[in-house]
Amino acid sequence: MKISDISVYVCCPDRNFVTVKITTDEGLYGLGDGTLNGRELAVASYLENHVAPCLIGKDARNIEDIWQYLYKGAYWRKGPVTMTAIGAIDMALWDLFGKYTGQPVYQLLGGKSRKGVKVYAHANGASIDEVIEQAAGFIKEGYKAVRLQCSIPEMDGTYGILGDKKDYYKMQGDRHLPPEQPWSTRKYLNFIPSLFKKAREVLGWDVELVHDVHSRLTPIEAAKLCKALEPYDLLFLEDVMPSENQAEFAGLRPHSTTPLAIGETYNSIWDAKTLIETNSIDYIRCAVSHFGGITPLRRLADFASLYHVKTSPHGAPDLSPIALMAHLHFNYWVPNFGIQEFVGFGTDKLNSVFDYDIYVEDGLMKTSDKPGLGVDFDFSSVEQYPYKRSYLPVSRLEDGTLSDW
Ligand code: GCO
Ligand code: MG
Repeated sequence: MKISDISVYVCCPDRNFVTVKITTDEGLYGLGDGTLNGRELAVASYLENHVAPCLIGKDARNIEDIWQYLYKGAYWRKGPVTMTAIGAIDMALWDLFGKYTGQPVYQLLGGKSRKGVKVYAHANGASIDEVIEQAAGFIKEGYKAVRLQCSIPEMDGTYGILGDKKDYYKMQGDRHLPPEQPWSTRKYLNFIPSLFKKAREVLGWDVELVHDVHSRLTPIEAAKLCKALEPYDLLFLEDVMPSENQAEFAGLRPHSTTPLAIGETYNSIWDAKTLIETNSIDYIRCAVSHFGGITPLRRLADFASLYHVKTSPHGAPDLSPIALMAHLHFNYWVPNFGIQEFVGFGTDKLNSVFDYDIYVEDGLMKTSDKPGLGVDFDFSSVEQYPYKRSYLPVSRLEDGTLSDW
C-alpha cells in the first residue's frame, strides 16, 4: 500500500481547518487534522512543501517509521507547526490502516477499555446565573461533567467565552486582526470562587466541575486560587499558570488538593516530562493534532500512567472533527483515560463539510464500528468556504501591558 498522493485542504466553515488527505496506489484515502488556530497556513505550507514530497512512494502501513522519519529526520525537532503537520500525517495513516484492515482505529490500538468516552461540556456565560442555567441544561441532558467559565464583572470582553460567540470573525474587525481583551488578575481572583460556590449550591455535588485559567496566573496567585476553590471539589483546574518552567508546578502541590490539568499547547513528551515525573499534575491534556498524532500520544499516556496521571485531550472548536474522532478512538482504548473535552456538534456549515460518526448517550461519547477514524470530508468546501485570516485574542492589563493569553 504505497502513498501516491498527499493533498492539503484549507477551508473555513465558520472556522479555519486544515485537512490532509493521503491517497494510496490501492485507491484508499486517509484523513488527518492539521489545524493550528491562527497559524493555519504555516502548517499547510510545511505539509505541502516539506513533508508531502518525501512521503510519496512510501509504504503507508509503516506508521511508526514515517513518524520517526518526520520527527528525527527533519533535524529541527518539535514546535507547534512541525508537530501539527506530523500529527495530521499520523492521523491520516491510522485512518488509512483502519480502512485497509477493515477495523475501527480503537480496535487496532488494543480494543475498547470502556463502554463510552466520558466528556465535559462547556457552560459559558456573561453572568453566574447564565453559566449555571447552561450547566443545569447539560446535566439534564445526561452530561456528568461541565466546565464553567464566566465573564468577570467590571471587565469588558468575554474572558474564556470568546469561542462560543458565533460571530467570531466580527470581533476581529474588518482587517481580521487579533481582538484585544482587558485582564485584571485581582478582579478575576475576587470573583471566580463565587461562581463555584453558587454552582455547588444550585447544581449539587454529583456533577464534576472544571475551570480553565488559560495560564494567566503567577505561581503564588495560582496557589491562592487552588486553595480558594478547594471547598468546591473540582475535577480539575486547567492551565493555572504558564508551564515553560515546569519545575514551578511542584511548588503548588503542598498548598492544595485541587487537581491540576495542563498540556493543550504541548507538542512533545519533553514539554510534560518533569510535570509528570514530579507528580505535579493529575491530567495531561495533549491533543492528537498538536502533539504529533496518535503514535506519540500513546507513548505519553503510557509514561503518564506510571505516575497516576490521566488523559484529558483538548477538545476546543478549533480542532476539526477529524481530531475529535481520533481522540474518541484513542480514549476508547487508553487505560488511564480521564475525560474528554467536548464543545458540542458545531455549526450547520461545519457539519455540512465534515461527516463524523459520534453521538453522546448519558454523558458518554460513542461511535459505531466504521473502519478507520469514521470521518469524511467534503473536498469542494475549499471553494465554497475559503480560508479567512483569523487570530486568537490578545490580553492586556488595565494599564495596557501585554499579558498571558
Ligand atoms: C480549551 C482551550 C481553548 C483554547 C483554544 C486555542 O481548553 O478548550 O483553552 O479555549 O483557547 O483552543 O486555540
Ligand atoms: Mg484550555
